Amino acid sequence: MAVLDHISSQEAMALENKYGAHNYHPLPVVLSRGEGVYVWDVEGKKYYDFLSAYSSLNQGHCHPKIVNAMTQQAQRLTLTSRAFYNDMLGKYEKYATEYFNFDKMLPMNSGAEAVETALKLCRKWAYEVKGIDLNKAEIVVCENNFHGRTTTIISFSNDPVARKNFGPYTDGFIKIEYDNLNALEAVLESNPNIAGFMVEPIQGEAGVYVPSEDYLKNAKALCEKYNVLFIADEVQTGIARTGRLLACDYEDVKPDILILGKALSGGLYPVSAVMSTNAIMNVIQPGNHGSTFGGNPIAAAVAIAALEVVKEENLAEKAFHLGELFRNEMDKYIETSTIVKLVRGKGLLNAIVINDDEDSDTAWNICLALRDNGLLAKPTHGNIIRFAPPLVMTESEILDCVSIIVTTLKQFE
Ligand code: IF1
Repeated sequence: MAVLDHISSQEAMALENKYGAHNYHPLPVVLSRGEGVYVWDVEGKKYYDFLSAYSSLNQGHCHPKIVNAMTQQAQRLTLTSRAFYNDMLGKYEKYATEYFNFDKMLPMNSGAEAVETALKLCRKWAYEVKGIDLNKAEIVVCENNFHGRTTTIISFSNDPVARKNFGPYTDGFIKIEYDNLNALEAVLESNPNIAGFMVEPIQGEAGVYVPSEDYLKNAKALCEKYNVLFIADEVQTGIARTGRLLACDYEDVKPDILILGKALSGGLYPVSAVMSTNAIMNVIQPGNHGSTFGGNPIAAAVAIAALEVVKEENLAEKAFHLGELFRNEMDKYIETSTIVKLVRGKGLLNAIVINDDEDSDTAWNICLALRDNGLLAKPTHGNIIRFAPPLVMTESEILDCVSIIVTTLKQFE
């Protein structure tokens, strides 16, 4: 068999099982094509994509403008490393910093790399600007966070599956309850070595937990009061996903450090970024940090096109209105449902909670049935199913998806 020969779903899954690490438990469907809100499996069956690669495909699969930007650049210059300048990075940095209203950005590739970059930036600022004693900086994070999979990031995770047997763990992190301002104030007023507070504006992997109104605004105010950096991880909630360009925009909160990834590239290429002010970013000097592919010409071309699409197609407004429509329609069903307790979310980042215990396989079986009915989604923890379609969906497509979801859920009543 030549490596690019057509294979069946069964063959594809068998190959991954035999030759690939078993670090995921994918839904048994093998995709071979994507376009807009649709994907097709290798046998040609069509599905609505209701996961968007965990909110990476906000602009839809294979968006022609972004594909074109990528292919044009790929035929001109793909990678220089940062050992030399190139004609794309500065243009991208100007465009993106003005787009999000920051002074400077540090370009990276994966979301976890951007989170690590933000943590290093925050610590260096703490020692060189705030004046915290060397190696004493603490960064506050929230229980049930998800910020990536590096050994430092899982050091402050409380998900045993993500953390177990990966020690020794990195010090310098304090966990507090999410959406609890008293807990945040208590740790800030009692500890002079706090450098930063890193938070997801909505906790995605934890199950799409939307915090209380003004949580972010009040948390930012507390950070200002105690000279602590407010770090927003918008890798999943950013790029119009929640109905505003950034989830922080709902409360007019401007983070000291902003972390972006996923849909920053429209799902075509690993592109992430850390944005901040000159006063903070200028603690980074040559040799302090970097990455071979960080800010490469293809990433620059793709990210510019992906961000242009967000504006040209009004994706934040679309996500806002389609999200309201989705939750309103789901609520009509939930009123009489015997298995769904609630739907929650903002914009097109939503989840339903199944009234079954955490380790039941009901949510998994519902996702298998959704697949059979032409819609792809996946449970997060146990009994929660996340719904995050591309933001380019139309009203009629959303209503069609609600119909598929409700019809499927009724099979489990
Ligand atoms: C997996 C979900 C998980 C993220 C936030 C940083 C990162 C992520 C808020 C790291 C990544 C992905 C990773 C993927 C599944 C998915 C995910 F919440 F989006 F569903 F795991 F929690 N900050 N989230 O959500 O970005 O390094 O992956 O580019 O690891 O299973 P990355």
